[in-house]
Amino acid sequence: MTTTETVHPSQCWECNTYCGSLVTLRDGQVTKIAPNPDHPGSKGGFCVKGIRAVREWTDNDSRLQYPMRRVGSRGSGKWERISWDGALSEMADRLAATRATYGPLSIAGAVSGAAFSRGAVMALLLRSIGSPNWMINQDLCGGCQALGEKITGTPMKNGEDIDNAQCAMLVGRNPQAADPVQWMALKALKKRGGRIIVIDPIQGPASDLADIWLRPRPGTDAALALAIAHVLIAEDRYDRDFVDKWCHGFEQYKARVEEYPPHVAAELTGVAEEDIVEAARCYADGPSVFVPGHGIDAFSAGVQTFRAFDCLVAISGNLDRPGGNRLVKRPKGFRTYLDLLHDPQFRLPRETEKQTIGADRFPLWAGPEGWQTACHNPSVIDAILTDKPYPVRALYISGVNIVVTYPNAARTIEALKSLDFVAVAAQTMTPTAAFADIVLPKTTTLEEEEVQLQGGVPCVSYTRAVVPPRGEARCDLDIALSLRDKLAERQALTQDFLPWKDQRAFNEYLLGDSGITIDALQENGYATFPHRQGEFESADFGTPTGKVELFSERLNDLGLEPLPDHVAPSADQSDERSRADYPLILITGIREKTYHHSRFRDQAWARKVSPDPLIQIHPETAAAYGVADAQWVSLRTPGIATHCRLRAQVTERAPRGVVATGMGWWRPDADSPDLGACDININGAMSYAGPWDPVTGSPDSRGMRCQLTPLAAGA
Ligand SMILES: Nc1nc2c(c(=O)[nH]1)N[C@H]1C(S)=C(S)[C@@H](COP(=O)(O)OP(=O)(O)OC[C@H]3O[C@@H](n4cnc5c(=O)[nH]c(N)nc54)[C@H](O)[C@@H]3O)O[C@H]1N2
Ligand SMILES: Nc1nc2c(c(=O)[nH]1)N[C@H]1C(S)=C(S)[C@@H](COP(=O)(O)OP(=O)(O)OC[C@H]3O[C@@H](n4cnc5c(=O)[nH]c(N)nc54)[C@H](O)[C@@H]3O)O[C@H]1N2
Ligand code: SF4
Ligand SMILES: [Mo]
Repeated sequence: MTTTETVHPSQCWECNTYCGSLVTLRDGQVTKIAPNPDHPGSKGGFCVKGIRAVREWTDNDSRLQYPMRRVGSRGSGKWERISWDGALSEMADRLAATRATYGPLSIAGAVSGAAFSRGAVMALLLRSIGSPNWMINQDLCGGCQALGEKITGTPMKNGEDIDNAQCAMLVGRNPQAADPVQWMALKALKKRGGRIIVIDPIQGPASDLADIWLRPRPGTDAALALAIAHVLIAEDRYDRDFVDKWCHGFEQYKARVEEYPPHVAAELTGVAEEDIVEAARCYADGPSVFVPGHGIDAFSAGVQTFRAFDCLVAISGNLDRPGGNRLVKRPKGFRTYLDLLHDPQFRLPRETEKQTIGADRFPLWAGPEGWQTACHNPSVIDAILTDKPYPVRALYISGVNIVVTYPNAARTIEALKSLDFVAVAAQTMTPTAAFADIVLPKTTTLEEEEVQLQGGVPCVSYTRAVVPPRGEARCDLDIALSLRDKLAERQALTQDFLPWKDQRAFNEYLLGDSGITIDALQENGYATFPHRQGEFESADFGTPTGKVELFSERLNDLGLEPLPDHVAPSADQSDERSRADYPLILITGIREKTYHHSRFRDQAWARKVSPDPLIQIHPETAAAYGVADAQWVSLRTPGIATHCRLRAQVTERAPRGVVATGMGWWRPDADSPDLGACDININGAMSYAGPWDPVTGSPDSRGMRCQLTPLAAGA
């Protein structure tokens, strides 16, 4: 028997590192996934999830392979197999009925932030039905960075030029687990004599590598950024030329920065004054790259915090300069998912979009002027449960595990249970799919084709569908197109906003007139395109003044704070009683190499490496609350009745009084209807009810108060 072996350049998009990969196929089976050393973004970087987890995720016994309909009550775990035609017909019947009774706005959709083009597909499906209500979990991920940068005029996400930097300043970033490519680049920088500043309350691999480690109280980073700017301006070490030509509002900004001399920031953050000055001088000796992470995103002062750092990058002259932070680039004629969302030909009437849930309160995020156009997610959960501002009665969820990854798991489940109809597309039976009426089997990233702009590298990358979908799995676009047809038959469409015949046509539409073809992408797995750095004459800062806005006109128009500022974290805003009841400060979301959020929880190797959800606690704090190493504890936060269980890891790497945990925990083999999502998941103990960032509507994922109670063995 002859065997044929072929190697295909592709791209892993299991996380937003988006590494170039080489996939080996033997007789149609994936036998190996390895890094592609030629990829201009990842340069040979890769991780165990790309090598191993994706294959297992595709081939696992627990993979959903055909559509299913619930036969017991919602969440009872009883299902029957149905055909695609049966599933889509039933879904269309139910959505058409909801639309007829309550109107199109009563139907909502939800997607993951992990796959942006999928977000556009969901949004355009909903818009076709006549509803502007779709949810993307960017309020919990990256939204504060992206919108802060957009408002400031510094769109530089993922454009960190560590390779050419002399100094890297990591703020709330844990690249050793979250981004192996960054981690490689940082180690190389260190090796060639560059310096690393790490700003992080928790000791970790990055702070172990650092020359200067600042350890602020969680949620106080903006004060550090302002104090560093203070030193740069006071010592005349900022880029006057860039400021004069390209920055708007320097005088007001300077006045704000004068309110934050290092000793004031020291008071607010708990970092020693001389360490702040040393970090500022190190950052001033550029070129310096700002490397931000989730540790300063997704919290109620996220946009202000990012703006404080964005302004620092700008005034220090590190914007779009080698060794600094690149402005994101794109090939002319290429369309991103945001272009699709904002293209007038794909929009509902303005009056309809103004009714997007959350658009009244967060207009820069949701609705007709919104950056995402998507809903404010916690307000959708509220609408489901209260009918305010109007009823939301049906939900189609694809590729997002909202029961696990949205705060307040019990309330999310209550909302799902109260709906008239829920459909979930997923690859495995997640705690979210468990509460659906209809479950649709979804393709994995080995089975679907994706075209992805990596504007920070910059390049366009290509993910090849290397194997056919397993069982009857389908990709999001195919599901949306079939559903659209069924809805059209039932006169339940407002307009057809899905003009593509299949995923290939959709991807070709994204490539547009860029001159990059699918053929070229298949050849290498990526395509580079001409671009220039530092040409600000032709740069589009995208702000009302056309400059980098240290003083934001957009925020000012909305009556929001136009200058970057320190906002006291939630923990400091609570009253004395709450301080007594909830004496500790909580950090959530620290990544682990094994898992991607809630994914891969059914993989034996990963569970062996990381069997339980851990919470780091300082030995003195542990002793004060009677907590022993490896003991299970109950964690509570204010404003929510439910708790979660975690396993104590007593370590000096956590500061006194601060406890830190991960996210995404559930157990596929748990025998409760929620599969452990209300038990070992940090979001079982967190409220989604605010405080919210005034721009993005993000809730606090850190910096709030909590209490820990040791549990007896077996509890
Ligand atoms: N293996 C793996 N990789 C992933 C993911 C995954 O789930 N698994 N997820 C991907 C996604 S979507 C994301 S968003 C990224 C997230 O990855 P990162 O951006 O690296 O974020 P985290 O791992 O949450 O932790 C960041 C660091 O912030 C610190 N931190 C917490 N609070 C504060 C604070 O108030 N101030 C400061 N200065 N620091 C703070 C924490 O101690 C931690 O060291 O990872 C991506 N990569
Ligand atoms: N308390 C707390 N909550 C958090 C966080 C935190 O730090 N603390 N972090 C937040 C962050 S940064 C994020 S990104 C979210 C993650 O939240 P989610 O997006 O919900 O997390 P995942 O587990 O990655 O994805 C859920 C499901 O979507 C499907 N899926 C996800 N990505 C893809 C994809 O690319 N293709 C396909 N076909 N299917 C996909 C899979 O079926 C998977 O089971 O959680 C957020 N929630
Ligand atoms: S870091 Fe790992 S999971 Fe993320 S894209 Fe690269 S190989 Fe895939
Ligand atoms: Mo994220």
